[in-house]
Amino acid sequence: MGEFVSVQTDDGVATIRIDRAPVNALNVQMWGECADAARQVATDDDVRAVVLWGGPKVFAAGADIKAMREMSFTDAFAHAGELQEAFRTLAEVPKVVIAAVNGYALGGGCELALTADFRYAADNAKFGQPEIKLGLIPGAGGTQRLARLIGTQAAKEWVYGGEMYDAETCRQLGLVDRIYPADEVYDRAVESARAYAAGPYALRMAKKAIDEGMGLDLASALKLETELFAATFATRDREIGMDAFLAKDRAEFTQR
Ligand code: DAK
Repeated sequence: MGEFVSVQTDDGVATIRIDRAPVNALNVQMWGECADAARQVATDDDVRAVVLWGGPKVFAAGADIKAMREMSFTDAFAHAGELQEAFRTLAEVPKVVIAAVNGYALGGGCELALTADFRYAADNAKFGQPEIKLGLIPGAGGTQRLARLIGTQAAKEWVYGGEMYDAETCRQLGLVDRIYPADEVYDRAVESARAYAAGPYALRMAKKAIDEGMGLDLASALKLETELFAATFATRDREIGMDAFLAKDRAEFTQR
């Protein structure tokens, strides 16, 4: 349990909660705490799905600009690796992760949301990569995960312009998956996470195949898919799923 990033698990769903008033500005300590939280939910067998949440007001307004103002080139270079590593660890959590976004998800906050499989946004949510207005570029996935998700042209508009975009615009771009009233978005994310938590071990293979495959050429990605497809036959849940189908029954998966 970190000072600003905590993990709470209930009925198979872990919530990683970011909590640093007033706007969840991400300082160096929090990057480490995010990585710790990611490792915890990745390795805890009681956790079957994850919700990433910044609370009811703001998801995260980005890196702490007050702290960053004093950083030298060497500080930035040293911390760049730590932050990339923290966000990579989050993105590689082998379970379904849903970011529930209330209010602003800007800069590093938007990049944090991009580490999740899905983004459920409140109708008042605003996303953006405003780093250019500070004389920076995104440094934690905003030029890469964003471009892969919404395409290079839209990503260029976001990164070059530094503007904020509402939830509906983000939904049309494919960055936001679902929009809910602000006071419902977290509960809806937990509800979906609970459904994924009841799913088979194959969900892990599906996530790995899609995420890792996207970084490979097609032939290598198809080979990875074949290997992971075959690996599902080594799982107990594959037998449970097929037996349930043949018995016209409901599968009770074990995540094994
Ligand atoms: N950092 C520190 N403080 C922040 C902050 C931030 N990112 N955002 C807001 N605050 C503070 C404000 O200074 C203000 O503090 P007080 O004046 O009350 O002391 C308080 O939060 C409330 O903010 P506002 O008064 O501005 O409230 P509004 O509702 O009017 O506006 C806002 C909210 C979130 C739209 C606005 O504050 C805003 O535009 N904030 C800045 C957003 C931003 O530019 N974010 C991007 C930061 S750059 C790295 C990789 C990546 C990164 C860094 C390093 N490495 C590889 C090393 C990421 C960089 C970024 O994220």
